[in-house]
Amino acid sequence: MRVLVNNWDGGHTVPSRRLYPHQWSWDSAFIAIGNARLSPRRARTELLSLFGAQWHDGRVPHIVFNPQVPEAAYFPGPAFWGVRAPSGSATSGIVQPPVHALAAWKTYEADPDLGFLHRLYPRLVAQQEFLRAHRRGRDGLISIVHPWESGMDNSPAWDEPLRHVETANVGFVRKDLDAICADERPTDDDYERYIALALAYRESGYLDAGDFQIEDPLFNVAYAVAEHALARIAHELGLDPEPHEREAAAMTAALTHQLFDGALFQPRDARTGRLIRSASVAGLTPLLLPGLPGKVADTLIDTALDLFSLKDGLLPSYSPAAAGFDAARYWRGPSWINLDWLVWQGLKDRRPELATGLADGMLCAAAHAGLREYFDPATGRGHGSRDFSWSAALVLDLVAEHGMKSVPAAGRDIGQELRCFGEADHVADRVADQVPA
Ligand code: 2M8
Repeated sequence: MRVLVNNWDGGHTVPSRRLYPHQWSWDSAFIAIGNARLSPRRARTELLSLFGAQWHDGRVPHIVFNPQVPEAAYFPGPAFWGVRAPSGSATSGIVQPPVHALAAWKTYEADPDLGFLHRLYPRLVAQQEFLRAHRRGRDGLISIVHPWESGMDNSPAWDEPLRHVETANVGFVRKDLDAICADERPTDDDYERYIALALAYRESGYLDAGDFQIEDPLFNVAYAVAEHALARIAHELGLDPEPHEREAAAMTAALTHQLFDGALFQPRDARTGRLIRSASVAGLTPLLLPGLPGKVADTLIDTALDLFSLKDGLLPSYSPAAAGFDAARYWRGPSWINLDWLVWQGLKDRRPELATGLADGMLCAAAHAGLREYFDPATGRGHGSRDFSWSAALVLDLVAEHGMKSVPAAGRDIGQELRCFGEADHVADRVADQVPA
């Protein structure tokens, strides 16, 4: 609660005060899921402010820049992207996984407000239409055009496709290393490629996919989950949910036929048509799809137990058994609460006992290390920024649903704070009046 309150900027929540001082797209969705437990009004505002910067073509930019924050506070900032939304807000030109319809639905479930759904539904539909119109390939899968669009920016899965990206030779100064030590962040070499790809996309008017075109399981799962959520929203609004259900089913089939390698879902390089043999936790997220064939789901759970040590608590973002794993560096192995939360959602109905263990693992990590950006999957040690918003938000959601029984009495600061409201039947009952609307 403290983290969410301190990171609130009046209309949105920054992911982290120092490292990420603007509004990020998928962060806002996860933050809304937590705020729905605390202040549904803030959850609605968070999503509506993000979609306020939606472009005419339907894309929801991955960063909406806060004009009050100096250019030098984040790189690459508004001058680099050089583009504004119709609303006038400076934004980036790329997108992130479309987890927002799910967040909108969860916000509505916490506090049914039809007016909110009325406002957001057409915008959520336009977000999906952008992806269909501009990013969908022949086999029905959607491509991302930059590692930052995956949300899992530095995954070892992107090493191979990034090798073919020419570096930019433009001078730039990284800001992230002012806040976080270099061995927990991407290398300079990775950054050069990120910048080269972003510059090429900018030069095409944010239209032409360049040297990086990947059909990523997580992104496509998010798209299908969004269609399921849109079906529910449409139903509430008295509209026909059927087209959304059909679209979700088609995407589930496309994912299963094209990206499942018999053990895990893999990204595919859309330029070569080849699967990228890797071991990312993104490959477990199809567990979220209700239409996933039972045998495929069972195999994925076996893989989670085997390659990702699901029973040990936290899920790593990349399998420790695979080349490229690094327990402390950004998306190359540490556990991230948002990915673990997504897999937890996918396990709850299928294997409740495994879901419970995963929830315990997330809560214990937060209790011991604080609401860090990422965690060593074996030791639970915290890495990256502190007071990270989606860690706070999703822990709040977990506490509300799962309770606090697993958190050890001798936790550090966060354990103390959580225990203050651990006995509440429902977190929202205890906290609603502590936070100004
Ligand atoms: C990280 O990405 C940004 C670039 O978008 C960065 O490193 O500067 C990623 O973890 C991304 O998934 C996340 O949305 C963002 C803000 O938390 O930080």
